[in-house]
Amino acid sequence: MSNFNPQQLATLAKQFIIEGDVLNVLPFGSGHINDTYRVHVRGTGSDYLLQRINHHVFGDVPALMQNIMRVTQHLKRKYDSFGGDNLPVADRVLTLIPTEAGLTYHRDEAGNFWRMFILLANTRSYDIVETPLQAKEGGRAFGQFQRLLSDLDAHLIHEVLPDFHHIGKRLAKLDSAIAADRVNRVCRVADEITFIKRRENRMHTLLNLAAAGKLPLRITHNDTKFNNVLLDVHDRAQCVIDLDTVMPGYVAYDFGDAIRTIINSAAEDEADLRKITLNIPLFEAYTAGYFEEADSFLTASEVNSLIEGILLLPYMQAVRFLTDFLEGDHYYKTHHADHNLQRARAQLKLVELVEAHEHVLQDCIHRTAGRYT
Ligand code: GN1
Ligand code: MG
Repeated sequence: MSNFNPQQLATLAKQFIIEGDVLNVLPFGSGHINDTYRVHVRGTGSDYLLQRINHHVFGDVPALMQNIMRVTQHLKRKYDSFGGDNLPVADRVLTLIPTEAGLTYHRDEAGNFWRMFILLANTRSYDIVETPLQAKEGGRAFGQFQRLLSDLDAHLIHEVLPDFHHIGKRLAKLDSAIAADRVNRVCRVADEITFIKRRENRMHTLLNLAAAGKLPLRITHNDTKFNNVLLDVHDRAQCVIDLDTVMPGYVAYDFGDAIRTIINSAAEDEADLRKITLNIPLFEAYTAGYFEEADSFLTASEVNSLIEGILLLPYMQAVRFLTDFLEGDHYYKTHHADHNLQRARAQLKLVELVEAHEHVLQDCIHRTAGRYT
């Protein structure tokens, strides 16, 4: 996290139209890209989240913020039209706070971009899922998110990170990093590279299906880590957060990225690979929750594609972590030496386990889908 002193942070917070006096501004959350702070205020009902957007990753911040406005406004209209739901819309959808200048972001003198959301009180997010109820609610949340956005015109959403989940391009980038070997680390990762190379063909399945016109392009979240769902005090899904990567995509990407965190009994970056095991009941619960919401719009070929997402997403994360490791750790925040390598190894272990259980997972998907036919 970059160094901003309390005074600077308080001054930044005051660029936005907030109610109450700023008490303090403290680091918050565990994102790998942006810097997030909690703004504690006195004299109002809610605190706020202040975020510095990583503009090295998100090169077009105005387009990014326009996406977030469009998505949140669409979701709000949808929840409004439901009626009968006793949770206020403002608790279900993120609310951006405008700046005093009437913009969705503030640019400071050093060129950093800042934005602010209302912090949703009495909610929790989990890095590791603990119960089937949590997993099921996660599935409902992301399924509902896709469903409610299924009638938003995809042309209105900018592709802020082009080819974000294009495995061909990700592998090409890894190849360049290997060839350049800028920080002399390639010699340490021969096994990982072999593991990745051996699986390249299979990992192109989704792209091939898409190229053959078999997968509809939808608006997807593209960062469906379980900690991007806020649950209420009863562990019911309340709000999907982290909307930076909402872009056109395939549902299998979102499904696979969620399962990557839900099925794993250990952390994304677990150093002890023996601790990484699959929790199948949590997978079943997520799948059940997801289909409750998504069954109404999924095509048969999309249902068949979900298993490919489960295999691809941990693999793609490993490719990305390994690439960053070989390039000298400039993309993801790292907390210690070799952190990206440790993350890549943990994700590759997950790939191995998912491969070994592919049929069990596929059966579960089909059984769940079968309940709706
Ligand atoms: C990054 O910043 P965060 O933690 O929400 C990354 C995702 C990865 C994730 C892995 C813009 O998300 O794609 O899945 O790390 N975001 C970007 O934990 O690259
Ligand atoms: Mg994110």
